Amino acid sequence: MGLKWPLSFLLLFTIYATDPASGQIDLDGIPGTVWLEDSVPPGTTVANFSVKCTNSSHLPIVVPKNIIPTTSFFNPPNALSVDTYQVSLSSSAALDARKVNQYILAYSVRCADESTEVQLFVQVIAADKLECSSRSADIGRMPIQVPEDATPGLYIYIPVLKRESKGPLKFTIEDASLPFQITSDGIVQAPATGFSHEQAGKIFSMNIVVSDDNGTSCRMPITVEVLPVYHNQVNFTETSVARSVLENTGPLKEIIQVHATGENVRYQIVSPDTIYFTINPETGVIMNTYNLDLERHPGLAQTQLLVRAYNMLHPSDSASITVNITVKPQNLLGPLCSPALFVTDIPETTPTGTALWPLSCVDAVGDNSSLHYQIEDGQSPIYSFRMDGPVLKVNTTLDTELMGTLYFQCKAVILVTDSGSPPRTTRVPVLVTVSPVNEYPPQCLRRSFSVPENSGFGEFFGNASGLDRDYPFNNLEYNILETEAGPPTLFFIGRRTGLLYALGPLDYERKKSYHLTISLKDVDNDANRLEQSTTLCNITINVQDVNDNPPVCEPPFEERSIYSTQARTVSVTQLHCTDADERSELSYSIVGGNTNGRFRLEGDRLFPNTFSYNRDGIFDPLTFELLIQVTDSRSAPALSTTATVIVHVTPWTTTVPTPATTTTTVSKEPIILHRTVEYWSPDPWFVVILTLTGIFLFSALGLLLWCLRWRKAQGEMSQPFQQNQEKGLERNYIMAEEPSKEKDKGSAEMPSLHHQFDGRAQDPVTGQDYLFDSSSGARRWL
Ligand SMILES: *[C@@H]1O[C@H](CO)[C@@H](O)[C@H](O)[C@H]1NC(C)=O
Ligand SMILES: *[C@@H]1O[C@H](CO)[C@@H](O)[C@H](O)[C@H]1NC(C)=O
Ligand SMILES: *[C@@H]1O[C@H](CO)[C@@H](O)[C@H](O)[C@H]1NC(C)=O
Ligand SMILES: *[C@@H]1O[C@H](CO)[C@@H](O)[C@H](O)[C@H]1NC(C)=O
Ligand SMILES: *[C@@H]1O[C@H](CO)[C@@H](O)[C@H](O)[C@H]1NC(C)=O
Ligand SMILES: *[C@@H]1O[C@H](CO)[C@@H](O)[C@H](O)[C@H]1NC(C)=O
Ligand SMILES: *[C@@H]1O[C@H](CO)[C@@H](O)[C@H](O)[C@H]1NC(C)=O
Ligand SMILES: CC(=O)N[C@H]1CO[C@H](CO)[C@@H](O)[C@@H]1O
Ligand SMILES: CC(=O)N[C@H]1CO[C@H](CO)[C@@H](O)[C@@H]1O
Ligand SMILES: [Ca+2]
Ligand SMILES: [Ca+2]
Ligand SMILES: [Ca+2]
Ligand SMILES: [Ca+2]
Repeated sequence: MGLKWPLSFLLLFTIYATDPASGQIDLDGIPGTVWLEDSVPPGTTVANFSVKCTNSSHLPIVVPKNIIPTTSFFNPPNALSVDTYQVSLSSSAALDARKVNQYILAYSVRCADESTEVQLFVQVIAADKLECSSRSADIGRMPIQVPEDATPGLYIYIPVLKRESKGPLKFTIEDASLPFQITSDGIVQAPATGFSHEQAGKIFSMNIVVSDDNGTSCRMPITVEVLPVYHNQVNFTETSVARSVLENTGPLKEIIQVHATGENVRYQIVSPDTIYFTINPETGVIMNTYNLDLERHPGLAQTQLLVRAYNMLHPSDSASITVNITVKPQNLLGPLCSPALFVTDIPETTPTGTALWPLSCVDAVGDNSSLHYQIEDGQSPIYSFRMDGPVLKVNTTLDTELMGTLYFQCKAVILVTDSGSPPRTTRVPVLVTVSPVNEYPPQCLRRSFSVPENSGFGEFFGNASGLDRDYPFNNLEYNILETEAGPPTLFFIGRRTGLLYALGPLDYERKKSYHLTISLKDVDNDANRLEQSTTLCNITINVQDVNDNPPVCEPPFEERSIYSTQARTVSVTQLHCTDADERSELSYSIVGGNTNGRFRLEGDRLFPNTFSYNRDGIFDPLTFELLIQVTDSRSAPALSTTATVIVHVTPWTTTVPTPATTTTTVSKEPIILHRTVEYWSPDPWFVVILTLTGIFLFSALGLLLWCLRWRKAQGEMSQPFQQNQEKGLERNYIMAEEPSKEKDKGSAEMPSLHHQFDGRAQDPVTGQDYLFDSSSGARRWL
C-alpha cells in the first residue's frame, strides 16, 4: 500500500502543475517523486528542478511551504541558477525507511502576482547495507555501569545496529582479553565467574565488531564501568571461646579479649542482658562489673555471652561469637598439718637418711595423698633435711666438728601444697638442735721430753699437749698420775695447756730419766658432761747432763820430796782428779809456785825440769808449792779446781851454801803469777753469795789474827814451822822470792805455806783469786 498511494499523488501533482489556467508559471523538470535509500549521507541532492515564468520579465520565487511529516532533514531549495533549484538533505538528515518512508515537500512558486504550489514526493526506501551506529552518537555518553557482584552472565549491553544487512551477522569483542563474553546475538554479558575484586572500580572500553558474510563490518565502541560493591569484612576466627575465672577476684578484672578481623570494628554483647559482664566496644575486652561471688550468685557459674562485632561504618557488616565464662570456686583453706611446728634434738652422729618425723596433713579439698611435701629453699645449714613423701629425713652429716660450733640449730620450713586450684600451701617450721657427741678419744702426740738437770723451779721444758678431734678441738685436761713413789714432785703439767714444767731438783748424775704417766681427759665433748674419755700416756723425761760439778782431786794436797838430780822423765807425782759429770775432759795446768819453770805437766803427771842450785848463779828454791788448776771442759761452761803439790827438792851437791848475806846481792825480780780463768763467769747470785761468804771469811780471819796477836801478847810463841830445820834455806828462798821491803808481809804469809789450803775463792773486791784454809781461815793470794 505504501507504494501505491504516492503514485496517485504523483498524478495529482502532475495535473496540478500543468494547470493550463495559470499559464504563467512554467515548471520544468520537477521530478514529482524521488526515491532515496535511507543510507544516503547528509548533503545528498534529492532533486533538481527548474521554474520559469511565462512572462520572461518576471523571476520565479520558490518558497518552501511545508514538509509532511515535519522534518528538518531537507534543506530549502537552493537556486543553482536563475531558474534551477536544488533540494538536498540537510546535515542532520537521518533517513530511516522503517520510520518514515515518504516525505511530501510542498513549495510555493510565484511569478509576479501569480503563484502556484508544487509538491515533491520523496520515497524513502530501506537500504540493504550494514551500518553500525555512528561513532559520533557515542560521544559524551556515560559508560555502562555494572555492579561488581553482578550475577555471572548478566546481560550488560544489547547492540542496536543502525542498519542491518539481510544476511546473518557475527558479533565479536575486539580485545579478547577483556573479561566479557558476547552471545551470537551480540549481547555483552558479565563474565561466567563474576567479577573479581581487582576488576571492581575499573572502566573497560571495547569495540564490538559486527560483520556479515560479504565481509562488511562495523565497530561499535562501548565502555563498561564495574562498580565496586561493599564486602563484609568483619569476622571472628572462631565461633566460640571459653574461659574459666576464679570467684572473688574483685570487680573489673579482665576475663577474655575477643578479636574480630575487619575495619572500624566495634563490639557489643548481644545476649544475655547481663549486668555482670561488660565489653569494651573498641578493644573487645570482656570484664566483670561486680565481684563474682558464687555463694551469693550461684548462677554465675556458667555464662554464655553472644558477642557481636560490626563495622562502625557499615553496621550490617557484622559477625558474632559465643563466649563461655565459667566461674570457679576458690580454694581458700590450705592443708592442716599436725603438729604445726616441729622442734627436736638429735645427736651429731645421726646418719644421713635417718627419718626424723612423719608429717600428717589433712587436705581441705582433694584427697590426702595428693599433697606435695617439700623443704622450702633457704634452710640452714643448706641441704640439712629433705622430704621423702611426708617423712622428714636427714640429708647431710650434721657434724659439730664440721660446723665448728656446739649445739647449733638447723632451721627449715616444710611446704605442704595441695592439688587445689590455685594450690594452697601450709608451712611447717622445723627447728632441730644438734647436740655434740664425744666421738674421739684424746691422743698423745709426744712421748719423750728432755729437761736440763739445772732447770730452775717452774721452768718450762716440754709441750705434752695432746689431740682430740671432737669439737671444741683439743679441749683437754692434763694430769700427771701418781706413781708408787707418791705424787709427782719433780714435774708439773699445765692442767689445760699440757705444758711440762720442772720443779726439781734434778741431777743427771743421780737419775737420768723419769717415766711418768699423764692422763688426757676431754672436756665438754658431749651433751652429757659425764661422757668423757681419758687416755693415759707413758712419757719419758730424759734429764740432760749439764756441767755442774767441778773436778775433784784426791788428795787435793800432796807433798813430795825429790833430789834435784831426779831425771826429767821420772814423774814427781800423778794427780788423781775426777769429775762427776759424764762428758768431762780434764785438763791440767800449773798456775802458781812454779819458780823458774822447774816443773811441767804432761796430762795429770808432774815432771821436774833441771834445777839449778848454783850459788853464784841461779839458786832454785828448795820447796816448790805448785798450784795445779784442773779444768773439766775446754768449752763453756767450764769448772775448775786447784790442787796443791808441795815438792821439796834436795840439792844433790857438795857445794857449801853461801851465807845468806852474800845472796842478798842477788837481786831478782819477783815473779808474780797472774792467771785469769777465762771461763769463770759466775751468775749474779753466786757473786752475791761469794761476797757474803768473803765478808764472813774476812771477819773470821780478822778474828783469828786478833786471837793470834792476843796469844802472842801472852808470850806464847807461834806454832813452829814445819820445816824449822830448813830455816836457812827458807830464808834464802824468801830473800830470793821477795824484796826486803816485803819482809813484813812475807813473814805474815809464811805460816800459810805450811797450811793445807783446802779451798779456792775469788776476792769479790779485787777480783783476785786466793787459796784458803777453811780450818784456820788462812789464805794465800794467787
Ligand atoms: C541536478 O543538477 C546538478 C547541476 O546541474 C547536477 O549535477 C545533478 O546531477 C542534477 N541532479 C539530478 C538528480 O538531476
Ligand atoms: C569468617 O571466617 C571463617 C573461618 O575463618 C570462614 O569460614 C568464614 O567464611 C568467614 N566469614 C566471612 C563472612 O568472611
Ligand atoms: C560454649 O558452650 C556451648 C553450649 O554449652 C558449647 O556448645 C560450646 O562448645 C562451648 N564453647 C566452648 C569453646 O567450649
Ligand atoms: C584425709 O585424712 C583424714 C585423716 O587421716 C581423713 O579424716 C580424711 O577423710 C582423709 N581425706 C581423704 C579425702 O582421704
Ligand atoms: C640433699 O643433698 C643433696 C646433695 O647432697 C642436694 O643436692 C639436695 O638438694 C639436698 N636436698 C635438699 C632438699 O636440700
Ligand atoms: C703445744 O703443742 C700444741 C700441738 O702441737 C700446739 O698447738 C701448742 O701451741 C703448743 N703450745 C706451746 C706453748 O707451744
Ligand atoms: C705404761 O706404763 C705402765 C707401767 O708403768 C704399763 O703397765 C702400761 O702398759 C704402759 N702403757 C703403754 C701404753 O705403754
Ligand atoms: C505578452 C504579455 O502579456 N506581456 C506583458 C508582460 O508584462 C508586462 C508588464 O507587466 C506587460 O506590459 C506585457 O504586456
Ligand atoms: C547477504 C548479502 O547481503 N548478500 C549480497 C551480497 O552482494 C550482492 C551484490 O552486491 C547482493 O546481490 C547480495 O544480496
Ligand atoms: Ca673426745
Ligand atoms: Ca664430736
Ligand atoms: Ca752433770
Ligand atoms: Ca763437771
